[in-house]
Amino acid sequence: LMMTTVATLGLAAAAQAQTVGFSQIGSESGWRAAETTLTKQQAEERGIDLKFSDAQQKQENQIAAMRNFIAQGVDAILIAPVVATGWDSILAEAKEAEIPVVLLDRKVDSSDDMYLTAVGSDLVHEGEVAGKWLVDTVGDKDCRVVELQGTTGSSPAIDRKTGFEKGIAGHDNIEIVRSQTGDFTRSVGKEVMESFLQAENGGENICALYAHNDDMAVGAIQAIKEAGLLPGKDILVVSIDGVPDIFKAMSEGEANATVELTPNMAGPAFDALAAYWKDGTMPPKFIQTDSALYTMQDDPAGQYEARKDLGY
Ligand code: GZL
Repeated sequence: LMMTTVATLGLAAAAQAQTVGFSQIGSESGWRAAETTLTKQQAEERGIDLKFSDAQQKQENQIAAMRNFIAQGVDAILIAPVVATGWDSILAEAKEAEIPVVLLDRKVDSSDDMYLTAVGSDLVHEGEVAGKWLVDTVGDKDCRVVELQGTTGSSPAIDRKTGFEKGIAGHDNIEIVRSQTGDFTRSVGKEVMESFLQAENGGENICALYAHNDDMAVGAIQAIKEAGLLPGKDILVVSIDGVPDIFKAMSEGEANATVELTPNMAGPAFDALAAYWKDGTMPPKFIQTDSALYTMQDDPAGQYEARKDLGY
């Protein structure tokens, strides 16, 4: 009887050893690196065999990786889609192969019956929180804002712009005077901020920077300092992600506010897949993660310590 029981358990465990293909965008930001770290950790803890692919921020590489996962016959595919359009055919191929697809941290414009579920934050709400923070901070003072957008065509770049504009709506003293993509990276964020500063009288005319992620803000802070201005004072800095280095900047008075985005998208994704694999349970089409505002007054040094070892 003992042998039979052990064999049965073994089979059950083996049946649970699922293979999952993960098409990750790249490592463009600290937040992205943390998401990758946590996804690999979660797969390990759950006994999932994770096949990882880094697309270097190119959609064609993501599509090729997904086609490869389908050919391998994986049990599920995770994808953080770099842009929102152009996924219909590859999602149809996965559906045809009866492989469930879970979207992480970005949305696609394909119909939601083409994927099992999407795990992520309310990207519009994040932008609105940032806009409302600026309204509360500047009151009725005139404030010329420059904006560093995320990757062109990505759902966070589209939605965070929409949300910020909602947040400042009705406050005509606050105006976005320049807006350009910094592609979610520190280096491009810095370069574009340099051009904003030059175009705006050396930065004298800029009251605030809104960056769609902290990494672009960190790059821009460097440019503001090199222009001889004080980030966090001469130019207010508000961004999104809640990576350790933005809290470090806040503790040094060089950034003012961030809207936190959890890098743990894989936890809810793997939970939904476990239920689906077990008995076909269908999750909701959107599993929303929290968005909390942190400012210079919220113990940034402590927040830095709490996050610095999480794989960013
Ligand atoms: C947002 C996510 C964004 C992060 C950036 O959900 O897709 O991508 O805010 C990352 O840091 O590049």
